[in-house]
Amino acid sequence: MRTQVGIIGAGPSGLLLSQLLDLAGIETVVLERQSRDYVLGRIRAGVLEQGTVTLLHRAGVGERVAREGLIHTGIELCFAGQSYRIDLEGGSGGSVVTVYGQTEVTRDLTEAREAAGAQLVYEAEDVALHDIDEERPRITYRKDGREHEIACDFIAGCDGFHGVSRRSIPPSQLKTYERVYPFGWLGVLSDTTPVSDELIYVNHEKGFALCSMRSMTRSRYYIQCRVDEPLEEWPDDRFWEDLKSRLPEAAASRLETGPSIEKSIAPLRSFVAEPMRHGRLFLAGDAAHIVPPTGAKGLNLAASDIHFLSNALIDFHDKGGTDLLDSYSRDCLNRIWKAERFSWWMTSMLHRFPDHTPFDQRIQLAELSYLVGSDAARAALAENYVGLPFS
Ligand code: FAS
Ligand code: PHB
Repeated sequence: MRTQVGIIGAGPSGLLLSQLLDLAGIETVVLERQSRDYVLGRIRAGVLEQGTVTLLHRAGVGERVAREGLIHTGIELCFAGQSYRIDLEGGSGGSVVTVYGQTEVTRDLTEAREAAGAQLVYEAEDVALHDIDEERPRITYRKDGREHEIACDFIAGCDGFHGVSRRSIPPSQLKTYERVYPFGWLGVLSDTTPVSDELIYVNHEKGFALCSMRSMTRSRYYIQCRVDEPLEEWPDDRFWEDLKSRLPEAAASRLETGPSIEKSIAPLRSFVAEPMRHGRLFLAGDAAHIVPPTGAKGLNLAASDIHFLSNALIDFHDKGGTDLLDSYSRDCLNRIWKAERFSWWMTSMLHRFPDHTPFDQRIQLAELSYLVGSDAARAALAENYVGLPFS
């Protein structure tokens, strides 16, 4: 079999790239390890930057997010028992974010690809990359017991942090940077009325908490927890009681509890692999970088990678241009590191660290107090939260 771009991973990165390339007349095959239902059942990100929404419209999948997405112009920060609103729209000069679950983005992209008759191979086993620094890289995989091989012009590694693509690059050719945080996020999804119209980020002595949503009838909550906590030690009642104890009084009094429809613990890490290209293999999204979700950047960074990669591959296809392919890694990393910094800063400011000294805690409090008392500091948070320009 032959294709122009072999894409590994049918998450948001892989599907968005496949959709954008298809619209430009470039043939792709997408290979996904999991089943279609498994991929569509994942609960992850919830906040889309304006650049991401614009890219979804460019990909022809912006109709539902425009109809169902919730426009948010601010967030609330709570610490030391007080609440402060950060005006995202005012602070960023008019930009906003859209609350719309990654699950829905993935569904919109999957349905668009299937409607276009795309070649999506689910439950592809033992995907392996070959000759990635040659003119004709190859992908092999097994499906229903049969071995397959695809000859490609290029391979896009969109297979997330635990995928095979990054691991196919010789370690001597890759530099990685990592910080693993000493806590995790216990997340709960529930069909309950969100506690507020806007997201609430809380720094509390018991740990971080976040009140988010998927719609005005479906809430998404997180509390900081130990990353090795057994989930069974967090029955719903304990979760709701602990969350309520971390919220400011007004929000706590409004909290509507109900059965969790999803509950999971996610580890938090910052990670970047450089460069994001090796020969004819291009890494995108979580395959190349991870951010702690405190800054709501993970999915949005994947989108900006795909903005750069799709433009580069289209330029090569249409004009034989290689400049954008050659600058892909630099263009992405320039934006990635600024989002890594912002995500690290939000995480450092809002979480309780087990090794924090009383001095560290005072510094954290001073950081928060300065932030809410300074127009310039609030504007800086706003412009990073709504998303820095793609280029
Ligand atoms: P993904 O990981 O989404 O997709 C990669 C795909 O590749 C998967 O479908 C996987 O099955 C497949 N794959 C892996 N190995 C393969 C192989 N060998 N062969 C074939 N296919 C393979 N971001 C936020 O902004 N906010 C959040 O709240 C947030 N919460 C998160 C919670 C969790 C538990 C995780 C893991 C991530 C979270 N993120 C969040 C980040 C997340 O949204 C990612 O940024 C986003 O999924 C990135 O999309 P992809 O790059 O497509 O990677
Ligand atoms: C979510 O709704 O899942 C969400 C929102 C904002 C974040 C992280 C997660 O910073």
